[in-house]
Amino acid sequence: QAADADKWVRGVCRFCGVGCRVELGLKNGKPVAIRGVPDSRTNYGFLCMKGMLFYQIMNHPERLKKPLYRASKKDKFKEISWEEALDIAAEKFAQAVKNYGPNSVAYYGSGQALTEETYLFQKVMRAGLRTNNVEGNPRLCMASAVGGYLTSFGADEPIGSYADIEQAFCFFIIGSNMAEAHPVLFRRVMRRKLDNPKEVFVINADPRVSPTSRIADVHLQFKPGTDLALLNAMAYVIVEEKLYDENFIKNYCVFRVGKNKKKVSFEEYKKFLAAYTPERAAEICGGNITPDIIRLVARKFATSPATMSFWTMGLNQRIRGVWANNLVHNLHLLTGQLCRPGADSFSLTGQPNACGGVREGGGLCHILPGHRPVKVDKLRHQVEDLWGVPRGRIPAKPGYHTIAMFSAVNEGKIKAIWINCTSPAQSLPHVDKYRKGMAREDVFLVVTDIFPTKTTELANLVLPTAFHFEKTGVYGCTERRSQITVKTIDPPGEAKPEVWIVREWALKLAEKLNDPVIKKTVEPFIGLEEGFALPKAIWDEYTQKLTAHRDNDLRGATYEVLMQMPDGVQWPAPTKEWALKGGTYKKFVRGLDPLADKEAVDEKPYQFYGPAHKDRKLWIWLRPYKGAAEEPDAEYPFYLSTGRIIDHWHTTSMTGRIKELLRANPYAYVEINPKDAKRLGINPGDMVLVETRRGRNILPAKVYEGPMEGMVFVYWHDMHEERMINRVTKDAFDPGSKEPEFKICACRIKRI
Ligand code: MGD
Ligand code: SF4
Repeated sequence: QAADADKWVRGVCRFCGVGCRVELGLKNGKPVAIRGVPDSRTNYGFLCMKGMLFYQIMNHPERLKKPLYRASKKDKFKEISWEEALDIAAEKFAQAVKNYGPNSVAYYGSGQALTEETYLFQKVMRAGLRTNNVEGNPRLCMASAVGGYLTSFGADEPIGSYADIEQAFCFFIIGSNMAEAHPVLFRRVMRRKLDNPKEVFVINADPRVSPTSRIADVHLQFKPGTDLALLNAMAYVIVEEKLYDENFIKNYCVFRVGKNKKKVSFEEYKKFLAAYTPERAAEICGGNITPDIIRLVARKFATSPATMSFWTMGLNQRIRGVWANNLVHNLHLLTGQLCRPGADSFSLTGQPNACGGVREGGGLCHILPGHRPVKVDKLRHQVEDLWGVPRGRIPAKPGYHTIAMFSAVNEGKIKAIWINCTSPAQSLPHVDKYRKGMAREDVFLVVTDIFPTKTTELANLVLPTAFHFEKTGVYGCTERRSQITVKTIDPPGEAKPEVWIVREWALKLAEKLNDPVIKKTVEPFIGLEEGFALPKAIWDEYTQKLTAHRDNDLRGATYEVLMQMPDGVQWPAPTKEWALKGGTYKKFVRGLDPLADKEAVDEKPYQFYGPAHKDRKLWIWLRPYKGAAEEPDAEYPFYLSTGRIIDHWHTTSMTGRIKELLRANPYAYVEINPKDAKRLGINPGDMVLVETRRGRNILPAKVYEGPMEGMVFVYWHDMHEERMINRVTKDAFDPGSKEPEFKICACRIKRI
């Protein structure tokens, strides 16, 4: 098919946070293939199967093509016009605001929406409808990483870049199956290891042996949730054996503890670590963890010429996700494994635009665009001024975080909710509990999607949207890199780009609520053509006004520049000249980061100007070990963990419709350790009942040494009601980041 293409158009992959550069192949104007581009800096031409096949979504016969409406959730949907659809959506939201106040409406978005989309939705919600009930699925994914970066470094998002991989000598991969979840990036790590088998050391820390473990020199296997003890014990060894970097600590770090962030001395930190001797940690961790192996990995981490850590949901989706992030950062701060080439503490992002759109664009209830916390008056007023709306228009209080938002839906406190580019009726933990709220007759549910999903099944109004390459916009991937994809083909039927939908909806809202400020939120965009001019104007407003003088300054990354730069631009990129050089490879380093030079307060080579730390220091946190919200017991003796596999994407609304990917993994199974299987008389392929306090699944058994003894693993992509693992997961969440603990709950299993 690729050979058939008569034209190739550049863009970025639609799926994961790696952000591979792709080219869409067209034949007679129709999408026929996707290929990688060898000179690309992110992926060197490599793509995984998902990335190569998503062109099939564009002409898929099941695409939503017309607005669908039903007054009652018991009725069948009927097709209506856009005019009617937007009128109904505006009427319902306006009624809710009039009758129940601004907090009775909400927006729930996605790390897969374009930045322009998230930005416009949140602007209309906050400044137009006066609510901070703006959330998104990155809460389920990245919130703990955000909390970790802000509390440890004072600034969100990684300091370094993928380019550090080729300069690193030790990789510490913890709580991440990057071989499947970030496959093309993992290829770079693997290449580095295979090219330098003796010089490069790979540590993989995970309760489950995964394809990522294949390249590891050491695989640390521990009971789920005990890694906080492991990380503190590594710090213990580093301190005990004086493997720390005294100058780095003296110049750049402080030690802090507790809710009030009390400053403590190195001596007090040492006393705190005394509880985490390798011997004690080995007892807590179980698995294959021994005092000697802890000592070995701590030494490798500290003494390698450059150490790079990677982690993702294994640390983030935890009730102590922020603390787990802090403890990885601690290791880098103690040893000075930061800011140098190849040395970085690098959180991997799950989704293609969780960083760019949601973390930077203001897509969570507590942050405004440009990394501005809602509750800081000065910053909130800055945003109001930049938008030209009266001060006080954006409420000072953050809105509902995800679990609180869907709990408020359950309680009938939210009367109208708009769900965009995500399917919470499948992806929330303990999902049956929250489906009840979405199904309530008195909750008006609007869903914008490209396909029918289990969430559209609960909706009143389903609006068909344009897909990737059918609209223009920017994705910002894991390494602070913004890349543009320009509209190349028309969406099917009457599907429309979200930016058009929001603008038209806001204009109707303004009329119905008789509120000129709502109109003002979209005024600069009225009349602009939706394929390019409209998203460009939104991007211009966001970058030129909202990111100016912020740490994610993107003023140089205009559409014109992004279209010239095949690999996009890494922020900070305050000027066009800097953006045309590709932007900033490493933050905080003088000479490499223009803001580090501009914000310098002394002669030191590193300048930590992150907005959250006024003292301009990096914080080493005293964070104790704490286990999971639900530990196994006599009744539910197994740990249940969930995660991704390479061929599917999340709820499979997309990859489940691509025949090659569906064929590769048509259904989920429960992975059971052979020792447990033998004990319970379970053979490969047997049907197994997986039961938790919240419900039951029936899944075929896969018996192999992946999960450790006492643990089972299920990939969460299967949406068959009997195998949908989120019907049994737990909705406990981190008190800081509010990210749910998808990675751990207790279950029992039985052959049936
Ligand atoms: P997706 O399948 O990515 O899952 O969960 P979801 O966001 O619910 O949903 C994206 C939706 O967007 C699809 O329905 C797709 O059809 C639609 N779509 C595609 N393109 C467009 C577009 O251009 N516009 C619009 N409007 N829609 C579009 C993800 C969530 O799940 C996340 S981020 C994480 S990290 C969690 N991970 C996780 C886990 O590890 N374990 C378990 N058990 N559950 C999990 N749930 C969480
Ligand atoms: Fe797309 Fe991620 Fe695969 Fe790259 S690794 S092709 S970004 S899904």
